[in-house]
Amino acid sequence: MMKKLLIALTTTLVLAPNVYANNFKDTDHAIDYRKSAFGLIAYNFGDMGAMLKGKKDFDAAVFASRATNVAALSKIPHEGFIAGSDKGDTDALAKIWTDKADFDSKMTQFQENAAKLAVAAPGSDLGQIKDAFGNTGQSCKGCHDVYKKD
Ligand code: ASC
Repeated sequence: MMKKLLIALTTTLVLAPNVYANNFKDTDHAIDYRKSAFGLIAYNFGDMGAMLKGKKDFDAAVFASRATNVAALSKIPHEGFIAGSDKGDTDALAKIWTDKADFDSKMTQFQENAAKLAVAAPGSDLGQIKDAFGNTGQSCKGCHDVYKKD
């Protein structure tokens, strides 16, 4: 009896698809979740770019606040890349799931670069801020080039 229960439990744990490790109702929910985060990241990062490129006045406090936002938001999308969510209203390529380890490391790199940008942003070294911004943008682009439909 106990043994049967253990086998049933172990089998359930081992065979449970990825989708049960999170709270998503289905793949559409996961896609919506990650796209929401990317939209917020693009808004905050885009405004920082506009300031650095002189398209609007540089406001140090706003810039630093946006950098903090991007660093926090950078941790959100990864959870939404659940198995099967290449199908649906998404630009995510199926390659994400066949090269998952590389995708995961690119996502981690993005998070690290965003964290460094948030550290540099409140400082007065504009060169360092620009470098950190550039590295973060490269993380966005580097991943999009490989894993996002154009
Ligand atoms: C943005 C945005 C992206 C990245 C990328 C950086 O502001 O929406 O996808 O920066 O263009 O190269």
